[in-house]
This record gives sequence, C-alpha cells and structure tokens, in this order.
Amino acid sequence: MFFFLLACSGEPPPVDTTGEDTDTTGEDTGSAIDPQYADGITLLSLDTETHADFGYQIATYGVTKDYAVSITTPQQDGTPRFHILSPAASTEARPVLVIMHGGAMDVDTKIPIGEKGRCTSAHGASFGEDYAANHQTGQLAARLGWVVIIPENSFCDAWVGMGGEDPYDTRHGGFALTTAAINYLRDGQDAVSSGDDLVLMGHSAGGRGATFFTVRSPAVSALIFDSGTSDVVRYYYEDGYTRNELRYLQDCLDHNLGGPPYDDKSTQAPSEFWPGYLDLGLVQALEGERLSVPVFHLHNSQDGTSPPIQHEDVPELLAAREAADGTPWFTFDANHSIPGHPQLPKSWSAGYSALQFAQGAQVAILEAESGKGDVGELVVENVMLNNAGVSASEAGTLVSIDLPAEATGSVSVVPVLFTDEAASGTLATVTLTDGISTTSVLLSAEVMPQAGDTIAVIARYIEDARLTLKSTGALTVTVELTGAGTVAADAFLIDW
Ligand SMILES: [Ca+2]
Repeated sequence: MFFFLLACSGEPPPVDTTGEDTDTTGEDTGSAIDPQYADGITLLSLDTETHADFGYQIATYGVTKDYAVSITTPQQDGTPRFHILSPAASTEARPVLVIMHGGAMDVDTKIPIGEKGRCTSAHGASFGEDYAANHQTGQLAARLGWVVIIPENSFCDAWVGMGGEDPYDTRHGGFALTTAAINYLRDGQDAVSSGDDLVLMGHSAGGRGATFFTVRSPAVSALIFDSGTSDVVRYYYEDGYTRNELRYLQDCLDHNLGGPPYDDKSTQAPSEFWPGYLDLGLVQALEGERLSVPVFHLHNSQDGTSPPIQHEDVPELLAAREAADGTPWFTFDANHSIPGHPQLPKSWSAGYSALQFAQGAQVAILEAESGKGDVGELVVENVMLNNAGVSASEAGTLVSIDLPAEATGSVSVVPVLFTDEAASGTLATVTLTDGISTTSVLLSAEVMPQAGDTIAVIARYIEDARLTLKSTGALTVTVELTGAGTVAADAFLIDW
C-alpha cells in the first residue's frame, strides 16, 4: 500500500489513492469494504434521468466525519458532498476523471474584502449540480466511457484542506473530500470498476487544487490544468491587482496555507508555509521537480485573474522536463473562446483533446482560420483569435490545411465544424490524405452541431466525423462544402 509522500509542515493523514487493492475485474467488489466507509458515506440521491440517454446516472453522496479521511466539521451549513457519474454497474475498468471547480477560495474567518459569501455551501452545491448535469468535458468523458467524480468545495480552502488533520484550519476539507470520493470509487463502493487512469482536472482555483492533489498523490496519471494561476508565488506578490484584490487574495492564501510563501520577499527566504506553495503552484511544483505526470495546460490570455505573466514560465519548464525524462505536455491559449474553454457551452474541442492526451495520445489543435481556403470568409466574433473560424454557404473548398509535420503514424483528425439551424441534408465532405491514401467522411446537418445543441449531438458528431489514416508522409485535411447550408470551421483536433 502506498501513502502520500509529504514534505510539508504538519502531518496530513496517510491516504491511499493508489487503488492497489481495487479489483478491476469487477468481481466480488463488495467483499473488502471497510466498515467505516459504510458509516461515513451516505447516498443522498440517485438521478437516473438526466443522463439516461447514454445509460449513466448521477449519484450524489454525503461525507460525514466518520469517514476514513476525517472531516472534523461539516462545511458551513451542510454535509460535504460529491457526485459520481457512472453506469449503474459495470465490470469494465474505466478511466476516472475528477473535476475540481473554481471559486473555492475565500476568507471565512472574517468578512471578505472581495465578494462576500462567494464561497458557501450554496456556491459549492451550485457548481456540483451544474457540473454533474452540464459540464461539457465531464459529459464528453462520460460519453466516452469514463467515470466522472465531481466534489463540491465550499470549505473555502482552495482545495488544500486536510479536514481534521489540517494543520491550519480543521474546517477545511477540500483535499480530504476529494480523497474520500476517489477512495470510495476505487474500493468498489459505487459498483463500477476504475482502471489505472486517474485524471485530475481543475478550473481556476480548481486548477491549483488539482495541481496540489496531483503532486501529493502517486495514483494520479495526468493533470488537466485549466485557467488557474500557474505561478502562485507571483500571484501572491505580483502587481496587476488592485490593493483590495491583493489584500483579499493574500488573506485567502494566508488562511489556506497558514501564511505567506516567504518570510522576506526581498531575499526569497522561504517561510514555514513554503511547502504548501511549492505544491499549489504549477510553476513551483515543476521548479521543485515535484510533478511527474503529463500536464495539459490551458490558459486564457484575456483572463484578468490569470494574466499571461502567470503562464510565461510554464512551457519552458515543461519542455525542460520532457527533455530530461520524456514526460509529455501540451499548452494552449484557449482565450475563453468557444470552443476552447472546456467549461463553456460548445467548448468541447480543448476538453476532447485533453481527454485524448490524458490517455496517452500526442495531440494538437489546428485552427481552421490559419489555413483559410478558397470559399470561406474569416469570421471573427470578437477579438479573441481562437474564437475565429472560416464560414461559407456555397459549394467549394472551405478550408484545406496541412497537419503539423510531427503528426505521423496512425493519425486521427476530428474537424470542429458547426452549421446554422436552417441547414439540412449533406453539408460537407471532410478528407484526410497523404497523397497516396485517402479517407473521407460525409457530414450532414443532423450530425453537425448547431447553436444550443446538446452534448449528445456533439458526442455523435465526434464519432461520425473522426478520420484516421496510417501514414508516414505529410497529411492534409480538406473540407469541401456542398452548398446546402452555412458551415463554419473552427479547428481540427489531431491525435496520433
Ligand atoms: Ca478557430
């Protein structure tokens, strides 16, 4: 049995998230239940309707203080909860995606300087319920057969809280709750078997939380970091925020991690609280060689909380790590674009690429507007580059674009195309060729996503639009329109 390897002050609880004892064959899954699990986790509700069309259910659990990972005090006005999206029962070893939501940071010891009451049980429940029903990447993962865990953080602890063992505030339990949820699944309590893939994904404050969890858990196989502050020390000290904002976020981090990162900023003398910062910041974790898993790094250069200065060191650190030990990485400026940001409606391209990456594929996102074709007009809905595409409604070549040279071998391409609501019939032919071999697919209006379409349409679109070609040569993807309706091309998702 593995335990967390910890170098921080205070002694968080030994927690096994390796799943080593999990029976991935699905046989006899109920035989090794620790009695305290049964006492500590309660099924609060079971929703079999929301995701019935693909055979999934949403189980919502409440965690009590008696659970193996102690959470001394329930969150502000309720029982800590988590959701599991899964089939009712399955013996198949499924990859697991854990999604940590944003906003899980506040000062709960005094009246916040910032948005008062932002981090509450209602806040956490709202995130959790919305993610379970609607989160784009979460649903996409479920449709692809993953089990999805969504913990609700209203501990205001930036996901670092160790519950009853927390050295600074035992009301904080974000880390402990996430651990409890993963252990619960991996111990076979949910009647679904989990495989070796355990992927942590977090948005904003959840991005930092997912980094912190990944550093401290040997069971995590990949990290999807979305729109968090990559450099938490710079975040603590950097200009770019108002005086009140800076005081607010410093108060939050002081409260979450016990104090500031440095005793003396001018000499960068680490404080006793430094180990927390070392693991919470993506930059700090990489600099400290504390992060060993593949990282899918999404950032948004339009984001005021997480401006470009936050992320400028990340590619170099990830590239250096790859040069040293071959660990894969991917970075992408999603720019809060649609598609691009995996939390927003219709924003499934980055999420889909992230899931492929997390399962070992090399990936690329190729913007359609960079290979503008003969017929299409460049469409820019706003100044964000990645929200641009090419659009046309007459027959001809919409876009023809060469794939990156490194995409060789068995290469798959999913074109990200959209159509207008009035379109009907066959709209486009998408072709992937190396000049010798060619593969094509016809796409129709009933398959191609439109504004307001559900994830069901998107998932079907991915299945129907995916092209795969074995090739060692230079590949080109082409979209030919039939003229039956308006088609917009945003990007091509490539994995190999
Ligand atoms: Ca684009």
